[in-house]
Amino acid sequence: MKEFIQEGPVLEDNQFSVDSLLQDYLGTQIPADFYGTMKPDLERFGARVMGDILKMGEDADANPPVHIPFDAFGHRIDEIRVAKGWDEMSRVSAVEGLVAIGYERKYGPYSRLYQMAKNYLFAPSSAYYSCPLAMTDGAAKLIENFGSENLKASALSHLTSRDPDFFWASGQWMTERTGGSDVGTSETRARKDGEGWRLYGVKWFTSAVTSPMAMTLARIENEKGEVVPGSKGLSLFFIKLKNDDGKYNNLEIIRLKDKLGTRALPTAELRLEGSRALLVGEVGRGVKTIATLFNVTRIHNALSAVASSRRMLSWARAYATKREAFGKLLKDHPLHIQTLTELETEFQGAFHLFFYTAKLLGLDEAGTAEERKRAAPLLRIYTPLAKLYTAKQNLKITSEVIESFGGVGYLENSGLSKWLRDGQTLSIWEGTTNVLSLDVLRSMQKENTFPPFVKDLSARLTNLKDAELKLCGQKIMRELESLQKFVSQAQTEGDDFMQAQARHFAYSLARVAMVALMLEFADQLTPKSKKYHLTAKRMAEKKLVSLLWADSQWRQDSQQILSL
Ligand code: MFK
Repeated sequence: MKEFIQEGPVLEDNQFSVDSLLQDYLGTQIPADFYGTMKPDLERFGARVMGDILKMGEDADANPPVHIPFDAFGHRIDEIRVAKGWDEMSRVSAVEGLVAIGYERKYGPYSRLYQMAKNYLFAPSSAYYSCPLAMTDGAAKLIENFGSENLKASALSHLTSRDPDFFWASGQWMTERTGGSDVGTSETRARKDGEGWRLYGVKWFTSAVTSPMAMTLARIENEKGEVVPGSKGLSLFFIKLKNDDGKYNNLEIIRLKDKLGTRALPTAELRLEGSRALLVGEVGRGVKTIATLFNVTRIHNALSAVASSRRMLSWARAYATKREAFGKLLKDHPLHIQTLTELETEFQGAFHLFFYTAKLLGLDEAGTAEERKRAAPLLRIYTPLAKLYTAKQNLKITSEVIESFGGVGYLENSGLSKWLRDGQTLSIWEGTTNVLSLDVLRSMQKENTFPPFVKDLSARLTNLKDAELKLCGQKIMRELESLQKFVSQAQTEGDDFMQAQARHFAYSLARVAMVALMLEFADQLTPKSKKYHLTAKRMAEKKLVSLLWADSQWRQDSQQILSL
């Protein structure tokens, strides 16, 4: 008797040409002549991410970095040995312009959509080389906005280069033992040394430690060695990992972090012992200045989350056409199809949330004066919303897809379990879900982002043409009105109230925005594509807004429930 062995799923070998959502989206957003020149590149790259790049990623995942602190004679060398594939991805990133496209601005405000679409194809094959790229993009933007002419001529030209021998990735050394979230408690000190500064302290999590440079925070000492406490005492510094002679810049690698996932990524703990650094931006404005960087990495975080979800759903779809159970293929089981359809619908919403944020970034940087004015507050509120929502949603989708493979999905060598481990970081690094929910409130309080958010979505909903979609739009308008009412009623309730309900509120905003964007997209493609029409309608029928009236009684009860 021939024993049964299940045939495994196979992914399509061009991730762009099979992605009709991505193609249709870019087709509706980017002027035809621009898109016409981008498309062949995306098409070519879509095949490459399933070819040599995928192999590089697999090599990097299979050969995680190793820290070699000493040589045979006992000299401190702190060598970080990374996989060949990891190094190769740095070269590929430069040649493909994965950062450069965003700064060349060849396509004006649409350059960011092009860049992000390319990174969206790259990320799931890259074993999280997408992380150094995110930080590189953030550092480039920061130096472009706040760097001296010297720093622009030197570091920025490296970060945005397409020459693989000249390209630099950047690190972002923010986290200290005192806090990953509470950056304002950082202990690292900066002492003046001639024209520059020397830094002393321990950086607890530094991602991509092989990058030649990083942006970091430190507290400037006065002549008496005194410092200003809190985040107002922090300033931002540019730092090079090594000196021109190839030796470390007075820093020691304490150890590599033993992480749950993203194991190809060399995340280290560092001791700075008088490392030379340059001040960037104003003294005491370090947190505000580095926000320029982490607002970009947060967009990349959403990119990684959405791209991972798409890759997971591709696996699930491929398996549904191969796996037979109870006498028929999974694709013919109504409940299985229902489960996957719900995930796909949610994913498409997140896709819009992310790409709209990327579009706003492009408009904010390279739009007309009027477009920039309109985009700025929207970008400010969409960035935390996209980051927090997509990261959590990706975990849910990943978990469901693994489940859809049954026991095989739980096996290490299925290649699926790593996605759950890796995905967990997306809701932690670059700000946890709660930190990001509070950032949504911060954006509203400090930059009055809520009225433009409502106005922008209302305009999109009001402009819908298709009768069915218009009806859905009216429902979403009512949801927006309920959010407005909530905000005006909550205003007198105080900080603790606002904080306690911040996550519910942020999720509600993200979901309403997702649906409005889906409806608009479906409307643009009606009658060409029925598919988006169906997806948008299904999403509109879901529960979108779930608010919490977290008054003092509610908060006291919560303490009691937790016995705190
Ligand atoms: C593949 C994906 C790529 C991802 C790459 C990941 C690799 C990197 C790994 C890491 O490095 S993870 C480390 C990431 N760490 C964080 O994201 C920090 C999380 N914590 C926060 O975001 C806190 O909210 C924050 C540190 C900002 C709190 O700081 P403060 O100083 O206690 O808050 P405060 O006083 O509200 O803000 C100080 C100033 O910054 C204010 O400006 P003003 O002084 O003018 O009033 C704020 O408005 C401003 N600010 C804060 N967040 C901002 C912002 N401005 C713009 N955008 C923001 N998001």
